[in-house]
Amino acid sequence: MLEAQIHSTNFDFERYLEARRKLVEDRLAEYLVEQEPAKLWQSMRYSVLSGGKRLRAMLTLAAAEAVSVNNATTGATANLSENALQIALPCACAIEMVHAMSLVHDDLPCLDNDDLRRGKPTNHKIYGEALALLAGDGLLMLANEVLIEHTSKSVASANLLAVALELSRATGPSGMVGGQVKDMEFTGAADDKFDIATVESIHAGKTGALIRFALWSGGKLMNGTEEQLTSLYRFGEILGLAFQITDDLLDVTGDAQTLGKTPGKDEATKKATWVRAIGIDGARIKLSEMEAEGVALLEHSALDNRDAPVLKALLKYAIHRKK
Ligand code: GRG
Repeated sequence: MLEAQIHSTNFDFERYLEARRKLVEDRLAEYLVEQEPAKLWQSMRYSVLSGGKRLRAMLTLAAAEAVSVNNATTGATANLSENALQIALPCACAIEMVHAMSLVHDDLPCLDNDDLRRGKPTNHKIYGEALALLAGDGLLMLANEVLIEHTSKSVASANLLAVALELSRATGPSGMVGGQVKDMEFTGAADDKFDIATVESIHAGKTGALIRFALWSGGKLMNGTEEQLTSLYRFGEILGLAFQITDDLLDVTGDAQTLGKTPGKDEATKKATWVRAIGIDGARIKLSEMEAEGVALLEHSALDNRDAPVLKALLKYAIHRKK
């Protein structure tokens, strides 16, 4: 039913988003069934099953489908898509777990000290700092467990190993953790103490690494060609950058009710952001350049799903979102 709709020419993106969110959330709930120690699992569930756009998971699923559909010589498209979804879903969920843990740790008093996330009190406000820290640690390792346990039968070992390696890289010192540390180094710096290259490098690690991985991993799990994987990686760089520019703009222009988190914090803490580096208008210009580059890449590399422009729609969603 859903597949038939995605593959029709009247592609309804809103319904697509809703259905994909449900798919991901149902599976996440299965991976996070409450068990002992109950408080730990409650704290982990609180932050993973608390809403969120599920953008990263959707990127993995869309990349897997695009590669599967484009590389098939025979087979009904809907069946190919369904198969790709089943193969990529554990990885998509693992990415959402890593993302959720990064939000839990980022909100802690020792980092951003935030009270509000996804429109609800932050994890440590409910469970206390010690449990929030451990829930983050638990989610990080559960992500790896889920990826390996639930993908090992459907994907060749070499591809799964490559995906597991890249997940560690995207999350660790050369990815998200490294970007976060650079972000801390420049927080509080005067405007003339950082430039666009600094901001790009912070965001490429802090936000970009997991988004790049989300796209690349979808292709790798479906045994994509080197050319497809390189294009997915580059598309991930563009989308990751565009996502963060939007985030910086929303921090200035958004409201707490819509955002579900506290706006104005970047300015208050003097973070190295796109808005501080090139101003609101400059950031908007840069954003439309990234959008054009992303669309051109998809069209040039014939990477999108040949039946529905899902990756293109997800890029636009990441850029034009209000939260
Ligand atoms: C210990 C592995 C490890 C990591 C911790 C704290 C930290 C290192 C990194 C911080 C990474 C971080 C929070 C980056 C910000 C990324 C960002 C803009 C998040 C918001 O993403 P959305 O808008 O959130 O997709 P939803 O709620 O929709 O899922």
